[in-house]
Amino acid sequence: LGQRGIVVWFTGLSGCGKSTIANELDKQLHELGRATMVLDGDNIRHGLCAPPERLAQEHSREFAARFGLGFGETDREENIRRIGSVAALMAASGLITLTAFVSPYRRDRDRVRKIVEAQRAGDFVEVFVDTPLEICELRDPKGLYKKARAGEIKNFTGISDPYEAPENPEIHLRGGDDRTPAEQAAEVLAKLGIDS
Ligand code: GGZ
Repeated sequence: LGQRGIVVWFTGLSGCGKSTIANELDKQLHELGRATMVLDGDNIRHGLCAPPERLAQEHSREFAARFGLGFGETDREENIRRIGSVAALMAASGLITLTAFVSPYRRDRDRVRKIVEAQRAGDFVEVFVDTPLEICELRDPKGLYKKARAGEIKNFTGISDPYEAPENPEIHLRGGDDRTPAEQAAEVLAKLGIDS
């Protein structure tokens, strides 16, 4: 009872491992009996932040163009704003909220931090999953880097769009070494200072 929520904000390139580590951390927190929620592109970009094409199936073209989100700078800004607001609400209800979005712009991430802190929703913990681009590109789990190199995807982070690395993240995970996602998640868990 009375446990404080936390927003654990993973940021990093596509394929850096942030979703995998967030889901591992989610499991470890469950084992400690903590209530959690994972937000990532796989749930959010199908609903709350769906692209225009998807919205056009249920709404007018005008509506879809106005509220659907892609990967341009302003669309990413709105994506992160919506996710940040939801994460702050979840944390305020005591959930440990784990978010895994590229969130390439420092200003957007800092705004979320301010919202979470201003609402006294809980702590905001930024986790930089710092996996070198070459490794993300080698992994290329969805074949997106290949498409981006071929010019089939525009504004692809790391290839044709910027990634602004955090300057002072609470946690800096160097990805691409031989640690498993479970070990990386355990490092985050230890730093959250959660008593079991
Ligand atoms: C970056 C893209 C792009 C572009 C599609 N740039 O590896 P993934 O597939 O699952 O993670 C990426 C995800 C990025 O969505 P986010 O909501 O995290 O982005 S942001 O925080 O910047 O708003 C990738 C896929 O969607 N994807 N196009 N152009 N990643």
